[in-house]
Amino acid sequence: SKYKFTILSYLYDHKDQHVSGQKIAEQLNISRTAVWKTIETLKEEGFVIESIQNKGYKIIQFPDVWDNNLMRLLIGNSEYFKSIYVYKEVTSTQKMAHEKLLTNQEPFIVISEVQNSGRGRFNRVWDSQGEKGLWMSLVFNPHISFQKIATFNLFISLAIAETMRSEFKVNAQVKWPNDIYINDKKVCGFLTEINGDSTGVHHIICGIGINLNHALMDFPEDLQRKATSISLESGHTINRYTFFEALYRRIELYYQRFMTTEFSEIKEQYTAYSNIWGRTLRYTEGSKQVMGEAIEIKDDGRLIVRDADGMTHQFISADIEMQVE
Ligand code: BTX
Repeated sequence: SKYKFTILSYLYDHKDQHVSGQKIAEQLNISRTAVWKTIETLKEEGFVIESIQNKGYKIIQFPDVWDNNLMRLLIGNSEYFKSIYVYKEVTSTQKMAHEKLLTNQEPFIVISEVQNSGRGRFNRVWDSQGEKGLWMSLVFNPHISFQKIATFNLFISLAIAETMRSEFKVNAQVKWPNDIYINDKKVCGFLTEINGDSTGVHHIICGIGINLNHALMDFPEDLQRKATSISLESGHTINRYTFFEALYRRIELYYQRFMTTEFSEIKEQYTAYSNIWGRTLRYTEGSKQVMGEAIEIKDDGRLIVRDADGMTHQFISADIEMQVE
């Protein structure tokens, strides 16, 4: 229906009240039949829309699929992101984001229901088969130095962990430099890539994967011991739109902080949210491997680790194994 977006926006703008078909028809200058038909279409697509006689329509629940129209509405309130690309299935939102960047240099988001070739760091596989998660890539366009980018992940980690803690009541912890864990299991991983030249960074492409409504059986067998979801940890099914909206707002806030302050401003909170202190873990960076205990994160984002002999080592972006056998 050609009125889908307009009617959905109208209902969305009035989501706290009922609005009559008559009123919608008048306001949008379309026939009452067209209003009724469009609302039927929305219902078929999974929107739960209440209709009460003499009061009218009200959206009660969003469908559990990423809807292009709805996403455009949510992003419409964004001060930062200019557009969003919504897919049912892609190889990888990260790959799509790189492609879109060739023709669109304004900040945008790519999101997909399923990725059939989601990837992690060092081309590892990121499992994102089921329609249960949040798989998206965010594109930012700052003009900053290469040096500054080193702390970007630390700001984004806090945005994600804080969203989980404050809105979904789970004990999310940050695992330096780019994972979020709950009860020592990975709930989210993200990776940051950049486009730039000799003058500095032009674009940041940040791919974020979050397990939201997975049951244990939704993970491949080898992940079942290591991975978890917000739903498993909180005991509730997560409304993915609620999560998405809460998250992107906090990310905008933390991005703003990243641009205007230093890591030292959030270091205390980051340290308090971190799950690596007081335990001996295995740190790997390139060919370097150290068993030791993390002792500090420096203002520039480096991690300092002390080994059993008392020697200290510093890392820029090590892999840390949480379950050392
Ligand atoms: P990473 O390399 O730190 O983590 C990858 C490792 O995490 C895997 O080797 C596996 O052990 C484990 N893993 C894989 N899938 C999951 C999962 N669903 N939950 C928990 N653990 C898992 C972290 O890389 C960065 C991941 C970024 C993913 C996003 S999704 C949107 C965007 N598109 C894309 O292709 N990648 C990013």
